[in-house]
Amino acid sequence: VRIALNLKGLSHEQVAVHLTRAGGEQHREGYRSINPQGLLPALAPDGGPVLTQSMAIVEYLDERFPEPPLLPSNALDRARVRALAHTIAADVQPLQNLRVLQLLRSQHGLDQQQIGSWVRHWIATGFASVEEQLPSKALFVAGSAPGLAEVVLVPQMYNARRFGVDLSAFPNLCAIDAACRALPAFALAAPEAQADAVA
Ligand SMILES: N[C@@H](CCC(=O)N[C@@H](CS)C(=O)NCC(=O)O)C(=O)O
Repeated sequence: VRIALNLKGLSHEQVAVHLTRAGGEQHREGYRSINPQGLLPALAPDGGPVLTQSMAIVEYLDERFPEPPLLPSNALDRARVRALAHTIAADVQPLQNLRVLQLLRSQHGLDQQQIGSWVRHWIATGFASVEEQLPSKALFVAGSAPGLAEVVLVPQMYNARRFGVDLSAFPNLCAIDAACRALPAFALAAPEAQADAVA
C-alpha cells in the first residue's frame, strides 16, 4: 500500500503499529477498532470509511486515482496481472505471515529451523510459478512500468531475502525486483526507510 501511494504521488500520514512489541500492537483494542482482523495495513481515505486488505486498498487507489495506472487497459492482461499478484498475496503471504508462524511455534512445536524451512518452501513454490509465467528478460510484469504485480512482488522478495530463500532460480523476479527498487516509489516504501524502522 505504501508503494501504491507513492506511485500515485498521494500524500498520506503513516501511523506505525509494531507487530511484535508487547505481544503485538495490532491486537490492541485501539487498532482492532480500526481493523477487526488485527492485521496491517488499514487506510483511512479522506472522509471515507477505513479500508482493509491490501489488494482491495490498492485497487481502490487505482480506481480513484487512475494515473499512473497499476493495471493494464486490456481485460485479459488485467486478469493475468491480478492472477500473478494473487499468487503472492493470497497463496504465499498468508502462509508465512507472523500469526501463522507464531501458531506453528506455540501450538505445533516447530523450532526456528523448521519454521525457516516452512517459509522458504511456500515462498519458493509461489515464486517458481510466477517466474514460469513471466516473459523472460521483461523489465516489468506488464508494459513499461510497475503495477499491481510489482506492488505485491517487491515486499515478498524482501521477505524471501529475510528468510534466506535461494533466489538464483528466479532470475526474472530478481530483475524486476531490482528495477523496481531503483525507483523512488519503492525505495521510499522499503521497511528500512520507515520512520519506525528498527536499526
Ligand atoms: N490479506 C491481508 C494480509 C495482511 C497481513 O497479513 N498483514 C501482516 C503484516 S504484512 C500483519 O498484520 N501481520 C500481523 C500478524 O500476523 O499478527 C492483506 O493483504 O492486507
